[in-house]
Amino acid sequence: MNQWNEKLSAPAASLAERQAVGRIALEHKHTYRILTEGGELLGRVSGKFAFEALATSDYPAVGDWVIADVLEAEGKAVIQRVLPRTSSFSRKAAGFTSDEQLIAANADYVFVVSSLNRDFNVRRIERYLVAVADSGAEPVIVLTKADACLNPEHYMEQLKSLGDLPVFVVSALDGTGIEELLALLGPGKTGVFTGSSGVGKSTLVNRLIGDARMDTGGIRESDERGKHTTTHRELILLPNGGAIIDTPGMRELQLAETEDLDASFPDIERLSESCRFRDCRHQAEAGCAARQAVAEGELEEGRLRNYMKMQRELAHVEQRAKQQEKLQEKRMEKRTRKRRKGERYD
Ligand SMILES: Nc1nc2c(ncn2[C@@H]2O[C@H](COP(=O)(O)OP(=O)(O)O)[C@@H](O)[C@H]2O)c(=O)[nH]1
Ligand SMILES: [Mg+2]
Ligand SMILES: [Zn+2]
Repeated sequence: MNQWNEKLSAPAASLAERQAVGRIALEHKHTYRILTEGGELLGRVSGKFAFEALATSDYPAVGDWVIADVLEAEGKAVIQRVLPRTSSFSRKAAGFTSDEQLIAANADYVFVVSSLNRDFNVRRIERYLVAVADSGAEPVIVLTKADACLNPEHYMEQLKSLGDLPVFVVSALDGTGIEELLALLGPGKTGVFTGSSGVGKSTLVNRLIGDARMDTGGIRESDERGKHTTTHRELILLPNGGAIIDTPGMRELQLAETEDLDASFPDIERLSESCRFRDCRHQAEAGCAARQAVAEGELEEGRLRNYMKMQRELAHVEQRAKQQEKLQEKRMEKRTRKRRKGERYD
């Protein structure tokens, strides 16, 4: 497997007999498809692993490198260990929780994918960038369906407020920008596609590998919502030695507790320092430097609004995390009390 690199020779050298280093390509109900130099294996985590895992993020995720015991005859593996991650791209898990869900591990680039049409929304891209900021991976913007767009500049223009970011304009249909994308994903490099459903992520993966591997909106039969769905995340090896992780679209990317807005909004953070009030919320306060910048056309109002919206969301997620922590503490106390009682009266 040409994803192999120096980073892995150390753990590989210390492997016991019948052990292998492999990379998680797919997860399905706690079963993992693992790519190894010797081929593909189906794996589960060992009992000890499950016992010691404290959070969902301790479990293997797509893109993770793992050490597993190999049961060769059965093509199966038992995962013993997840190797330290160089990056983890995650989001808040769905529902009433503050848990994080790991979308992809060890990605070098997170491609924020948007199509060059009416679905394009710079504020949505901005939100994705916040999620990428604390991942350890580099953000790259990919604008798709260039073949069907007469004025890509109109969209490129809107990206300016996001700061200096690499932007790729591509078409899976006529091949625009494909070589350039492939060049980024050279040997040992991994990218992950993220973005709304329907923007062309899976079609792009197929184009990159030159094969109809991923289900796409055009080919797959409609589901009950009348839309196609990529239902799982999957890591796919590219012919030139890189790897790409395709992800299903999500209606809205939810921010996780660990997200830090400062990294994505240095302009607004800087302005805040000049606001008259230290705790300025940039709403109707007197002497607000951010509002003034908007009035003077130096800061987009939409960007400021998006920032404030995400700030409220993060405050909410944080509060929820604290509530969960308290609940957990109470539960533990109760358990300890019960145990003590038991000791006395047993
Ligand atoms: N014109 C055009 N259509 C595309 C392109 N890439 C994808 N599509 C279409 O966009 C729809 C959604 O594509 P899909 O890859 O399933 O999107 P995903 O949900 O992001 O994976 C399908 O009907 C594709 O045929 C492209 O480069 N040009
Ligand atoms: Mg898809
Ligand atoms: Zn202010």
